[in-house]
Amino acid sequence: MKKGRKFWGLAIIAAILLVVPFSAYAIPVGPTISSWQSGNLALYITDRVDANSDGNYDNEVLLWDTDSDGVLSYSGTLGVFTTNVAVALSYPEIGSPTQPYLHLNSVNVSSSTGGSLWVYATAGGFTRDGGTVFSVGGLTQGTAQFEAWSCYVNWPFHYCVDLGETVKYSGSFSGDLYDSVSLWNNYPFSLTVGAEIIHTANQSTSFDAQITVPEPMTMLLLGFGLLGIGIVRRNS
Ligand SMILES: [Ca+2]
Ligand SMILES: [Ca+2]
Repeated sequence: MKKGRKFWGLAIIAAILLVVPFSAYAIPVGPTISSWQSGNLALYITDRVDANSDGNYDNEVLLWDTDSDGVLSYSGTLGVFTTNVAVALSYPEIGSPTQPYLHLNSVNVSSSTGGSLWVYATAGGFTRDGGTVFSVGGLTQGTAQFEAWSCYVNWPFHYCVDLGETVKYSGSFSGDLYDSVSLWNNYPFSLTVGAEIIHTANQSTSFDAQITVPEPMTMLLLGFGLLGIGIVRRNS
């Protein structure tokens, strides 16, 4: 009997060790919504706590850009995350359907309990495809996993094509992730960016995340510039 208990104890520990590293950084999935309820921009924040097990998250915020000005903001408490201030930006405030741009800025502070929080922004109606640039910067006392994706059926928060992911640990961070994505000329398309923030105590995370699709000419000029430098160097 005692041997059996020991075996199961070790088996459970082994199972936890095997499962935890993967489940902690599994690709987060946003809400499943197949149409724009209002505007072309939305913001979603939740701690995914369902204390009464009714299948609905107890602390969940889903905002739509009802005035279609390309600006959304939220400030409030969500469970153990006592301070949450988030701003999502897209066109017409910044960018346009042919100048795709999505920006998510967020500050999140947890109480001593800690926990995890999803913060997502999505924007749609973009009509110019190309190489995307996904950038993140900020500070965290916990862990923050960032994800960006696009979708050629133009659904909000919908994953079709991965534009990159990165995990940031305690400290400051910055960087760009580049991805040359072809959406097969299926217009319009949507962009989604988000983070899963994991805190283990009274901690704070603040970040900026951005997805852009620079003009092909910008890339081309950069290419010619480098070519020019090469020619000059060769001739001198
Ligand atoms: Ca619930
Ligand atoms: Ca607005």
